[in-house]
Amino acid sequence: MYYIGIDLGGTNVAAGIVNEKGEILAKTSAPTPKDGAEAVIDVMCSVSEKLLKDMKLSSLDIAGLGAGCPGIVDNNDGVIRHLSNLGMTGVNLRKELSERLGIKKISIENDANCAAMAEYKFYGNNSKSFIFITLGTGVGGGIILDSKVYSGFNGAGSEIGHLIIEGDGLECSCGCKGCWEQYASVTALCNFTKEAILKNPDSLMNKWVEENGEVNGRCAFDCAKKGDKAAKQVVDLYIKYIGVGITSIINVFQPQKIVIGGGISKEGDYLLNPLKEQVYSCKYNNYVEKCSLEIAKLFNDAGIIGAAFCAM
Ligand code: BMX
Ligand code: ZN
Repeated sequence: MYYIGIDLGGTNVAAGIVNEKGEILAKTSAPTPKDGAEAVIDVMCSVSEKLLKDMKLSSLDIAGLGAGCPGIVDNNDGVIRHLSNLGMTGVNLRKELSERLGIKKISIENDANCAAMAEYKFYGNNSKSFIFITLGTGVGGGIILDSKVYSGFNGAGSEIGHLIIEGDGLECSCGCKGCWEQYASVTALCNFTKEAILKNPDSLMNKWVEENGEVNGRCAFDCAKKGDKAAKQVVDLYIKYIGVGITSIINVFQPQKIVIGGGISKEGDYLLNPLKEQVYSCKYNNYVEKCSLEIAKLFNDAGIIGAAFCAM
């Protein structure tokens, strides 16, 4: 059986042909157009058609297609409820893709929910409660309870990036203030790094930017590892914010496993060890068996594989 998994990102549309074991048999990607829904759907169809051609398949060979999209999507009717930065709000993506590609079974899920599903199927050990967190441009998440993505009665649940951690904090793109995403995403880390660079002209981070072009999520981490004090302060604060959100999530769900993905997860133990120290120091964790905190393993392929799993 062949499935198509599409990971619609703000920068690229990545897609793959996936078998029922979750192995990617062919993969392709194309830049995400910024001029409205029609153009985005065109690209989603053209990457799918390219994969079919590369694999010498027709749409009749495809048992299902899954599309992972950022924003609020409702798999009940296949409609994107909110994805304004790509002009996709209100689009019935299931209907559009099904009509254009001739594939009947189409699943539309949130991008982070898809990645959560992939990590869960491969590394979740069938745990009854499993939470995936992606620290990327935004903070996304997927809550898996009894092997199913929990997305609320209306499809909008599991948006853990919008957990409010500061009552009157930084403004978020969702319209609220103080959302976790504004403190724990790579975008937030870059903002903290830029502020620290301005305040600390002697910091190694300035040299790092001269050598590497522009601030990204690695700047503060790289310089902190070399002993730079200002960079270490940025990293410590950033990890503290990640820990605040994770501690709250644990206190609410007490999931068996939390897996951290997204660009920053590549920092591995340098991120994980201080996080564990902070999270496990919360008193509630002293009385019960501890939730296991881990780094994700599938990285960039999780979106494609998980989207395909959602269509199975
Ligand atoms: C935002 C939100 C989530 C998404 C998350 C991670 C939008 C457009 N996106 O919180 O739905 O899962 O970002 O997205 O509302 P990424 O772009 O960082 O992968
Ligand atoms: Zn928000």
